Amino acid sequence: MQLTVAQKIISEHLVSGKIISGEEIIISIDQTLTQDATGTMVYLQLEALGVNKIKTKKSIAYIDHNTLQTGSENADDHLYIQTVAKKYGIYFSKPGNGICHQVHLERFAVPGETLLGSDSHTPTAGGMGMLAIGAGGVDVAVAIAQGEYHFTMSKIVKVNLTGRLNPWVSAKDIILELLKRLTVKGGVGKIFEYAGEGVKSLSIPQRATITNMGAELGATNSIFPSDEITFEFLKAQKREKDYLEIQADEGAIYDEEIEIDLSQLEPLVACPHSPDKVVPISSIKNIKVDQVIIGSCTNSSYSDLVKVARILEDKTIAEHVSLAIAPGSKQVLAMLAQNGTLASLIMSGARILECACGPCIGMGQSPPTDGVSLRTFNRNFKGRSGTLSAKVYLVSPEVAAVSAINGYLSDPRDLGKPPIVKEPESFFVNDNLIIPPANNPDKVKIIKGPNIKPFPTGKPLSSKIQGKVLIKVKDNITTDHIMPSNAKLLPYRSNIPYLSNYCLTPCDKNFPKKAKKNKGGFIIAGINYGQGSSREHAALIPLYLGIRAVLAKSFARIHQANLVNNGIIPLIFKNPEDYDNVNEMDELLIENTFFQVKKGIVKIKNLTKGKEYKMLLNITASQKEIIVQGGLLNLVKSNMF
Ligand code: MIC
Ligand code: SF4
Repeated sequence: MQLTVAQKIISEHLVSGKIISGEEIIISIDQTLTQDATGTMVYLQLEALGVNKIKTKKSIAYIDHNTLQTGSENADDHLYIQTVAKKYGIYFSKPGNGICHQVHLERFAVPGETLLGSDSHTPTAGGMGMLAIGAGGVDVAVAIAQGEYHFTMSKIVKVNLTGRLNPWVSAKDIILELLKRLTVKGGVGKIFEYAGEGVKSLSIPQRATITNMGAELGATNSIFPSDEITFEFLKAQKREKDYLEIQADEGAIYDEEIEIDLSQLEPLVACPHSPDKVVPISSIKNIKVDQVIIGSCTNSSYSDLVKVARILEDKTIAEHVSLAIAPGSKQVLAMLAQNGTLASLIMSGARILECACGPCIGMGQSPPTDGVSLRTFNRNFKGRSGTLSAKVYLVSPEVAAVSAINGYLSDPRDLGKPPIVKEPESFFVNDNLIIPPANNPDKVKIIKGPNIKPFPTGKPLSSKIQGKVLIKVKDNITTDHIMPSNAKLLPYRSNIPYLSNYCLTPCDKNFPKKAKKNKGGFIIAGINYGQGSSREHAALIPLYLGIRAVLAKSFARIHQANLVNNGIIPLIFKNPEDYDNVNEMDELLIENTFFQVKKGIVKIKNLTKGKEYKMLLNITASQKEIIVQGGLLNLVKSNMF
């Protein structure tokens, strides 16, 4: 049978199930990655599982999100992760080594292998032909412990790339084009597999920009074939032994097909406040810009920054612009420093930031009130920058650099010939900030500072659930709404009781109070509830506040899994009009829960309105079992998983 790239990797790793879209499958996981903002929970959960040997080939714990260390909280988290990693057989990438996805691509991603990461942009490694999936923390903890991951097989979409990019048009514009066509919910339940002649003209960092932002489509993952370009990249990283060619078979069957003619694309911009509000730059240029930031796991590679340096060379940024650049990794920064490129960036007026997520997750560099910020990042949700009134536009590094000089959103094509930047034949390799696991794990003491508090676990399903509707929200609510993450809150990722005071506050500042007063209840939501990050806190904290079910028109993939894994029932309105008939403070009742959950159709009585709603529980049989047990950890601990 002719197979696609994704099907080949899945069949090599299939533990059980059929590779048919909609079927529950189990695959073996070769590698895992965590970052510090989700990592503390993953390792607390791993400890709770009581295993003493990890089952993956390689697991890596990165520190990249929360590196400001404005108080002891961050450093305590780092120390906990460093010591727990050393004990459990996990590699530890120290703060300063770079953003997890960039470092992973450079040093660890292997074509043909599987990767599960507690970060939604884990599919970045798909640029190298790796089946890389983002998931919630407990799924990653279980993958580390058991070497397996359960998920619903997605549809496979072939993205056929023809033609070549025109000068000044970049990989960012390819993925922005897809976002324009498909929107932030267009990829839910889908794997995007890139194919066609156009693939050959894209370098590995360019492919990784595209697979990275597949997360913004809501996709399960995105993947490129592994070819001679992959080989050259691995060779330049002194990792040619990791190379494996993987191409889709001629005649392989895809569920859907999309065609993009690269030669027809122009520079694009995602306008505030969603990555899918995409317009051609020609339609909005000349907006005055206050701030430009270049970096994040999407566009912070060596070649991206060399391109930027060539544009900025011998120029000075506009008087009213603040330009910040965060290189993706120590490798990138060291190479820029070694060959003098860094000097061009500094001389132009750029402020060089640490190799970390930084401003992408609101850790500093918040724009001024009502400010316009151009960023090469992947998300521009309202308030994510730390300034609620700011307008954040997502652009390519080329657009960012040219606009920083001009002081307004500029079309780089007006500049004439673009700089031609090739991938280096050899990268500077020095893994001295990657700490290997201990040879004598028994001697390693795990250090838990006072900020590391116990996490809540779900209770087994009860036969009846009754409570009030605590909040009713609209479509496309992000995990940034459910559990905001800014410079003030990120240090408390290991402290659920503290964070619970901020749950859903961007939608209703009284939500935490209401939830506590009513001892929990229900959340009502529109389409694509929980889009965005993989942060499990968006489920753990509602669990802590007593939420037992969310009633929505539809859910984002990772968030739905996180709800289930924490024993919260994700229910979908069978008749979407019922959403309009339920109001805040209505009293709802679910009876006969065991029977209804098993059946997958749940009737909810609205006691206030005297109405009944039919809800769908579109989850797999094992997920239903997780709900019955009150969460994945309970199920795994009972040895039933
Ligand atoms: C993000 O980009 O939103 C994050 C911060 O990287 C999250 C993870 C987190 O919230 O810790 C993600 O993308 O999963
Ligand atoms: Fe970090 Fe931003 Fe990438 Fe998330 S999207 S991993 S915060 S750089």
